Amino acid sequence: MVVASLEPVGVERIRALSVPVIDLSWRRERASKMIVRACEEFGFFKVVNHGVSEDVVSSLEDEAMKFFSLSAREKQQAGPPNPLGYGVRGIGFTGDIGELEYLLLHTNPSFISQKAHSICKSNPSEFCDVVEEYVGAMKELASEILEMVGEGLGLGDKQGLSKFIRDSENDSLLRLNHYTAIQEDEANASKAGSKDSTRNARVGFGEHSDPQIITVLRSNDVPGLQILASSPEGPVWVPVQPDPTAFYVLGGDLLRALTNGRLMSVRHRAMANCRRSRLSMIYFGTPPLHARISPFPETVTPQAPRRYKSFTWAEFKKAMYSLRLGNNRLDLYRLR
Ligand code: GA4
Repeated sequence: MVVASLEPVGVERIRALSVPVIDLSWRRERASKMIVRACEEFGFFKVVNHGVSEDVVSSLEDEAMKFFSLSAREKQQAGPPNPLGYGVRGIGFTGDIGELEYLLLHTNPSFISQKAHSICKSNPSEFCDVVEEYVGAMKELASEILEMVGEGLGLGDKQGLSKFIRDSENDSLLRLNHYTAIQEDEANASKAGSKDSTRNARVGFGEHSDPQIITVLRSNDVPGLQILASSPEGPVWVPVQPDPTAFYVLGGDLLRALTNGRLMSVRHRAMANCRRSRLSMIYFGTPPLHARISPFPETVTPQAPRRYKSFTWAEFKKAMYSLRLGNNRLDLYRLR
């Protein structure tokens, strides 16, 4: 469902819908249970005490900012996005537009080293090292979380989910999104144009769910991310407070299909209305192209009959690139 015209929610409602926080230093059983609960209710949670070193994060942030500060001509040499590479405003192949520029990279080291020459001419090998370290940390964190999901769901094969993204042929991606600051005149025009500031809101990346299994997002301290949550009055946009020391985890469409619809793929968007620029660094944990996506048998019961046909990630990926960003791709595979 696309509910693009919804207003962001008021303070009262945000308090009621506060984002679940998972502390990875909790007893494992407790953390696993809370992760599953957060994935069932929202498909979204914040992770603290994650053990990822600050240096790994700040080194990638520095490399990203170095790249985005280059001239447009220099940046274009890492593009156009096909879909990987450097892109400005255009998202995907079916006409979606957002107020951002980005680097979309495969996490495969050979892809990174090939691309590094156009991204960081001054020191491509340094760029490769920094990306590899960050991706390694994200893969570890995402795998750990998926193992906890497996435990929390009581799967016979606790590594059933994490195996997909640990596979050496995984199709995982890293996305660096740069939302430029809103200019003084734009801010004033938007204020003068309407009392309703949301009508003139700049959408950085429009409403969608992530297609993969799991997304791990980190941003600088500039707000913008919003998640769509259900409330008794219907769906509402909940702004997520930025926290550069934490990671935000989003369930993807494949997680939903693998758990027979029990875990959510959260719909979210990024607004770009700030006077400071926002940088987000996003890891998408993805299975190999040939991986078959069928629900874990434990998630199919007489009370919860099977909801989706089986498909491979390659088939799903092809379908998703033929659709618009906001479409519900899983509908193509729905059984009931
Ligand atoms: C959304 C999540 C990731 O950013 C992404 C996006 C991808 C792209 O930018 O190339 C897609 C989008 C995302 C889903 C639908 C298709 C594909 C743009 C688009 C319109 C990298 C991904 O895997 O799917």
